[in-house]
Amino acid sequence: MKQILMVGAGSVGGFFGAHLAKANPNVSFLLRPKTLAAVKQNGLTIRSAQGSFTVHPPAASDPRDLVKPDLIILSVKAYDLDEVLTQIKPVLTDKTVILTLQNGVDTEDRILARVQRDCVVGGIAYIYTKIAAPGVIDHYKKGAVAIGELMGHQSSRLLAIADLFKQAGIPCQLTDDIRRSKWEKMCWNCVFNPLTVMIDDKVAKALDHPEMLGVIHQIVGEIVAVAASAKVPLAADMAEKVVRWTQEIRDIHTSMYDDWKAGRPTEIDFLNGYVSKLGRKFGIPTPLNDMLTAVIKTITERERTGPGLVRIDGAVVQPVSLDRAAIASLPADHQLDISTVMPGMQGKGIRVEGLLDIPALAIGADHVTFHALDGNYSACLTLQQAREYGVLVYELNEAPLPDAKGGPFRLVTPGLGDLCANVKGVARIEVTIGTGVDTRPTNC
Ligand SMILES: Nc1nc2c(c(=O)[nH]1)N[C@H]1C(S)=C(S)[C@@H](COP(=O)(O)O)O[C@H]1N2
Ligand SMILES: [Mo]
Repeated sequence: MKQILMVGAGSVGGFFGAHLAKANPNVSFLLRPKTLAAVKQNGLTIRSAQGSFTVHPPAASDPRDLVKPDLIILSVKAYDLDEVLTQIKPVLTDKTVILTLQNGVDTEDRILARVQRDCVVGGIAYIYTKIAAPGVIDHYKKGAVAIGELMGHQSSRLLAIADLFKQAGIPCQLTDDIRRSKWEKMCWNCVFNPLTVMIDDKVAKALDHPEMLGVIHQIVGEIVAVAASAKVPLAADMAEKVVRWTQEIRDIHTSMYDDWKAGRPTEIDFLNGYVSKLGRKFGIPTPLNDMLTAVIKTITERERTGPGLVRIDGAVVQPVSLDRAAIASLPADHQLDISTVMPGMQGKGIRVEGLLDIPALAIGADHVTFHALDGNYSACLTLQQAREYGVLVYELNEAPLPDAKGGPFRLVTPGLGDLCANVKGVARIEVTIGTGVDTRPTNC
């Protein structure tokens, strides 16, 4: 096992990869272009109270530009696994071994389903690090791995991998039940990852309130039940174990917290979301994991924008976004049958008055600008004109108003006497104090 390819140099891969590369010239990195540029220029740096160092390993964004690996170590986010497997496919031989240090208990099976060969060694990273900048990893806690064959035996490839870590000074534990070890770490992750995001604080905060203890027990209890159905028996005192492990890392956040703060997607679908999914499959109720999944998505997923949504913002206390269903459920007295203003057409509109009732308007708001999705066309009306004449057409023949007809939301202003105010593809309704941008032609 001579040539090693590290896939990803994030908080986990960066740390372990740099340590492996320090002692071994045959360690190269497959990186995204942004990280690649940084590593090519400045190397890969680990900053740690235990000693900082920089390595300059071979790196590329295409694995074909590197020496063919005997061992590939995956440390990318669980949601990037499929993309990465496609990327490394050209360099896989029938001997390549893949070690995964990724979160989630189904990673090994996902790899096997794609590669269809006994190529996987399971792994777990025990580490707390953060990406400070591309190619710069700050190390805070731990830094060990546990690895194991899925069948539990001590294969020569397993021992060879353990040697690589040991030569690099990384504690490497061999486990004869890697699936169980992964579920145990899953229990910890499923408790503290979402809770640190919800409370916007470190793990100790979630741990210390006496009423949290019962909640932690319930979260873990659901996971233990699901794991048992997946034929992975966990200890009866699993929740106590999770609490005990946390005492020595009280001051940390979690990777989900860091992903959230850095604006990255979280791994929630592979943690609590996966527990919920398996629970549904086995008929095991997982109400707390369902709730944690939904709340984390609500907190961390960016507000939807783009076609299908209209946003009211500007001089309002809080911006709001509405889709067709939300508009259709606004009070009936603001709804309009568009055949009354567009003879022969069957459809629905909402009076702008009804839309402007939703957000609290800022004091002094007196104009409203209707912006098209392309950002190029807009019409600014006085607040009074908008309330009096404005109708947003949102449905034609019981379907969304088609793009060809100026959908999904089109402003019409029957009675205003200005066809140019028929803004097609309205994406944003901006309330302003004073006039807003108006691109209506003057000569129409
Ligand atoms: N998004 C967008 N909406 C728009 C325009 C435009 O260029 N972009 N032109 C306006 C003008 S000047 C007129 S007269 C009407 C024309 O609408 P029609 O193409 O349905 O006849 O749309 C108005 N709405
Ligand atoms: Mo126009």
